[in-house]
Amino acid sequence: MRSMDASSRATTRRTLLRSAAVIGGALATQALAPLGRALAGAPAILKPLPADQFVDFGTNAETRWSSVDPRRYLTPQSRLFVRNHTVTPTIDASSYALKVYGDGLRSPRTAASPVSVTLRDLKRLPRTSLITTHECTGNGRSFFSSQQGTPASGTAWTLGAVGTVRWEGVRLRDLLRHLGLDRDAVSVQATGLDPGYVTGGVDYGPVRRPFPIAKALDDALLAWEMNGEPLLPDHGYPLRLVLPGWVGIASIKWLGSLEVSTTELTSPWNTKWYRIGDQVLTTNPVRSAWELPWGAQLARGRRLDLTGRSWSGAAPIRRVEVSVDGGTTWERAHLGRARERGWTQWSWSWRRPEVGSHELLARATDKVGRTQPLVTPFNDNGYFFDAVVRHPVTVV
Ligand SMILES: Nc1nc2c(c(=O)[nH]1)N[C@H]1C(S)=C(S)[C@@H](COP(=O)(O)O)O[C@H]1N2
Ligand SMILES: [Mo]
Repeated sequence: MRSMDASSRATTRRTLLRSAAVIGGALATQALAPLGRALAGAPAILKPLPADQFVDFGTNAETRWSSVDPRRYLTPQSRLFVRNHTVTPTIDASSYALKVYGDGLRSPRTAASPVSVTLRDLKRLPRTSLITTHECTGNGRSFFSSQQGTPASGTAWTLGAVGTVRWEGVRLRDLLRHLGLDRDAVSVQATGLDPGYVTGGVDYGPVRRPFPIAKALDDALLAWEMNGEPLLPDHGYPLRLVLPGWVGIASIKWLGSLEVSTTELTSPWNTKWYRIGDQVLTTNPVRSAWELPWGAQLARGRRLDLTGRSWSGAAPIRRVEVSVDGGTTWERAHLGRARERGWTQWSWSWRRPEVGSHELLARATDKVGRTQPLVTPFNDNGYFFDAVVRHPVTVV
């Protein structure tokens, strides 16, 4: 667990950063709410966010790809991005219990008289551990603006709202079978214990999202550990849901309740947000990133060895290609070990790079045949930017 010291240092630092941003006039509209909270003294994110490792957006923070260690497959919990609709709540694990209710249970329960499942109850079920690539729906959003000239609303992530971690917990299907499931159950709604989400003067209530019973009975996990450590408060302590391969919003943190229903459930997080037109967003697209600073200065040589990672919510990565001529010609990158649900590390040797500015392009294809396009069709909320990112570098 973190110390009080680190917490107050982090708060002071972020408060200062935000004040500096106001003075500099560089504050985007979406940063105003976190600014207010920071000045009121309650940071939205509790873990330290060193400036060389994170871009701090207030309630959200992304990992800098330049700080990713190419020798490490998993993202350390301390370095994983954070996406909060409001603020990280502090939850007492000793009095915590997950509430399960709904007419989809074999013995139906109402929200007022749910089954209470403690962490000890959960830990009596068979445990499982699973590596997944965990990613926000809006990862890459800023490239709608910087690369395609069509700004989208929401946090201006570059490519750092992603990480790959090992979760430990129990399968949701084991809990549901243990409690007894009605054969007509179709939908499960997960609700967080964080404060209600207020935007544009409307209180939408606690963050929650429904998902089909098929996903619940397939690979959904109730997790209390990440990479062998208890979840940090920012990542859902003491218990979160994990829906492997799906958009980050599906993995509800600080899981307060699960409603199991024989009718389709809805929430603003699948009717209003996290959809494109008629499509409710579920499986993450294919994306790639270079483990380099934006605008990196690279020392010229006969050969430059570069690294990066690619990932897909649907399947492992089959192929990664690199272009340094704007996409006219492509060369294969060398792929590291393929993992079922995690990202793939790759390396590529740039032979005799010319001095001057260049754009590095990496394009991945997954094992179900999805390839990154050169342009992603625009959508207002800037979801699913999966186009090949043009990463500027200078060879000096
Ligand atoms: N209760 C709750 N769960 C939540 C959120 C939230 O704000 N509240 N944010 C969601 C979103 S949009 C994402 S991308 C992931 C981020 O998980 P992380 O902060 O652990 O990286 O959590 C999801 N689960
Ligand atoms: Mo997200």
